[in-house]
Amino acid sequence: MKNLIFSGIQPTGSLHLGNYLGAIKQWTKLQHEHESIFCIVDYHAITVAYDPKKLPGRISDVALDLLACGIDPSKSTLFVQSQVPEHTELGWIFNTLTPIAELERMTQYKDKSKQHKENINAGLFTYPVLQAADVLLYKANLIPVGEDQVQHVELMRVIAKKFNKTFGKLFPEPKPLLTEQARVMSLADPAKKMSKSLGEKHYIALADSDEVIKKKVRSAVTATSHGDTSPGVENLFAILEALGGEALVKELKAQHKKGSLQYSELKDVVANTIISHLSPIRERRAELEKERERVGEILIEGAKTAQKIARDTMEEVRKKIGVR
Ligand code: AQP
Repeated sequence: MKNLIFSGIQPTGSLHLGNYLGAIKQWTKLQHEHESIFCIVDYHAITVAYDPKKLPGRISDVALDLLACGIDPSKSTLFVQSQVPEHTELGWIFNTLTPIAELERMTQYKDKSKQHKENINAGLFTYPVLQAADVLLYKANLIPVGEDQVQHVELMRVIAKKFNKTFGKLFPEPKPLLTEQARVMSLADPAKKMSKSLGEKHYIALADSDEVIKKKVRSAVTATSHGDTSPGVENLFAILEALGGEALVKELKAQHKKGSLQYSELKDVVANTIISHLSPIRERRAELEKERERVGEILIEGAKTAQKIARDTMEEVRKKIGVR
């Protein structure tokens, strides 16, 4: 079977090292190996409070970030979810196939409804149903995501199976594709995943300056209460390894074992490695920023390509479910 890659990202603010190491870095590689579709999922982003005036800017910011990271529109399709309305149409149909009990188990829903107590809306609850539609609309079978999204990909399989069983085979059962660093932890609270909603000191944004990166890494939590390697130190080693510093990690871990490693030394190495990876991305972004209009054109082109596939799938879906 030919592989088709699909993955999405929300335009909810600055992209961070967790997004990069858990997802985007492998997207840039996969696009050269398989047919790939990447989507800026704005209809997912509106499930939490947001400013409608800022959303268009955030969408083009994420597009700029992705292009700066190396997403190549001549190799893959990059588009905005709301420009292909078939996503929400299929999402509605999938709502009718998804057991509520499955949605109630979703960790992201539980976390987000604690985080946004004032706005626990139905969209937040059915978020993974729309996500299943995003993927299955293109009959994608490989989904490169961070570990936090694995549960949602499993639900996609449940929905695909149920559709196929009820109406006849149409969809593949997609599988998650994880990187080695599929769960980057927060710098300030390494028990939690790195995430922008935790606040500035918890994440390294792709756009952070060298000075800010140094400051954030220097303040990363490394303390441990029982003399073992702390989760914070493990996280720094893991970040270093994911950024290609395997040899350094080996050497520093050996020093750590002997008790001769200063955490300040580890932090300097980690900060410098992050800087050497992110500064070329920042530079490319500054160049791309000069032609923001071109970014809009890329997204429109991407939506046209995506919609061709989406329309065909929806024709099949409508026939199968009996509305045509
Ligand atoms: N900490 C992480 N480690 C590894 N991968 C991660 N991803 C997100 N955080 C980490 C992966 O990034 C992709 C895009 O995810 P998203 O658009 O859903 O971003 P997010 O999870 O909403 O990002 P935040 O920062 O966690 O947002 P808030 O704080 O608003 O909830 C996905 O593949 C995801 O797995």
